[in-house]
Amino acid sequence: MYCQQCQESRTPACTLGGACGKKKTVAGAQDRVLYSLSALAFRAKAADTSLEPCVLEALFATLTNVNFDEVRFGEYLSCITAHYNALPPAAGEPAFDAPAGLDTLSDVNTRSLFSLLLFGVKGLAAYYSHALVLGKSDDTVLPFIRDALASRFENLTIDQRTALVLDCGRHGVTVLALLDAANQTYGVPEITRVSTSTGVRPGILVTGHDLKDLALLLEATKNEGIDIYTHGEMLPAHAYPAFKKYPHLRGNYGGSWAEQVTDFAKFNGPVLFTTNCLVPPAPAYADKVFTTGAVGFPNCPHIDAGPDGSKDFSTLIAFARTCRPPEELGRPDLLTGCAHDAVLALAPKVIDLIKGGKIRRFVVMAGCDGRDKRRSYYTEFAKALPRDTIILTAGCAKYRYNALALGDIDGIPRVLDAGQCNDSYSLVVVALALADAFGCGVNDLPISYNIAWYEQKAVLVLLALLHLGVKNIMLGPSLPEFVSPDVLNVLVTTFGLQPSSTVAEDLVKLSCI
Ligand code: FSO
Ligand code: SF4
Repeated sequence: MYCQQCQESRTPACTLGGACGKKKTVAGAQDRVLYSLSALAFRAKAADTSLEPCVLEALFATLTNVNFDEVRFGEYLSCITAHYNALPPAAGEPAFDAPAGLDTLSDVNTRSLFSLLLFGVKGLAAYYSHALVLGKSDDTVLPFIRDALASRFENLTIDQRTALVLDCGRHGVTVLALLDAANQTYGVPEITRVSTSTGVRPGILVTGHDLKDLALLLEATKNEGIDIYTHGEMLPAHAYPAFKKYPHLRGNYGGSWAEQVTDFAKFNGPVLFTTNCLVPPAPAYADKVFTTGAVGFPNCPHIDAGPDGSKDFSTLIAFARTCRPPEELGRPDLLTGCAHDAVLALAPKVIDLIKGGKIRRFVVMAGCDGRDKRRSYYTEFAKALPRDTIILTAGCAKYRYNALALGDIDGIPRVLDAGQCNDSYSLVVVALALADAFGCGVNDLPISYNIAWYEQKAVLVLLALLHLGVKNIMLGPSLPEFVSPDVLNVLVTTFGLQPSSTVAEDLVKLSCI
């Protein structure tokens, strides 16, 4: 085992089991799947044929906190092997059953650049999967994923590998835009105040990022005498008009994924995981965790999609009916839905406030939350920001400050939550529109970037931001273990990437005070 893909990686890697709870055997099964996917991609590239969309789920399942079920990785491997065997051998291809860990890439910069590419591709596969289930596709994505995976076995220069990484950012922008459009299946998000109080009926808690799963569950539960609550990254669903039509979509329960162990114990009802981040369930609620899509955990019931995409939630619903209602957590209501359309509708007012000096700076604090104690930095940073600054956020990072009473500037809330981590794209749309309005470049705007990362979707979002030309991004709470000193040097000199340090220092570095 040699895993360093997330922010919780040990130094230099998790080798005896993951801080995330991933066992060595599961890590081995994931490595085998990833290696075999690259071998398949190498053959497919030589045969000038495409990869099947089913590879997306296999990639998605290897993201941090998605799937801990070795059996499922065995199934993915069988499928990949069948596709591999159906293709003619390629000249110079690797052995299919060679050691599979990324530590077999002995050159440190090759390993670092391939890791950066692979992790970006995992994020790409995850977001593209969401777009596909909502009927949006793009012909360039699977060919890029094929070539990126095949590059593991190609004799490329450092410059060629760097170019592939940057190209991943370009495809990231394509897929984020695609998903943005796909999510509008449920209407255009509206700025929405979300209740966090609980009702007297039993509930089902839905977490993860898959809006279609939520849509299917809302429809299946509309006359069942139970309420649906969102958790973590599902909070922004409340902003979509199509979901507002369901009165039993009661509110949001709890905080980010990192708080699930305490939140779920008090929820009393079952929890449906549609994507990451799944923490190995604690005994207090282990019998209440259901998974779907790419998510899996041994002994937790898994709800598969039928051939037409439908899902049978009857077991989950029947179980929910036997549960007590959720305990009240006593948290303030939350604001979400500040995506590009809603914010751009406010643009004339925002522009006036900027010109009048009432809004001095925006700080993009998008990204992930996590269990690292250093993440209290983001709460302190938000509190320390002067009152003439506005936080633009997306992703679960927001739970570090979205319940603070940070107020507003002439009616514009000081925390504008665009939605899920993929909605970071929305923040760029807003930034580009502001740049247009002021006739300047995106880096000339009064916007700073203080991004929190955790897993591989954040890697993809970061590569997408770099592709869009955003410079001087600050990254924390620690830099990735998989970035070698030479690769870091390229990111620093070319893009001005900088690590976060202390609140006091970073407020100055990011021109916030
Ligand atoms: Fe968070 Fe987890 Fe959305 Fe990630 S729930 S950490 S970047 O999976 O995807 O923001
Ligand atoms: Fe370690 Fe993160 Fe890999 Fe889990 S996903 S094994 S915590 S690096």
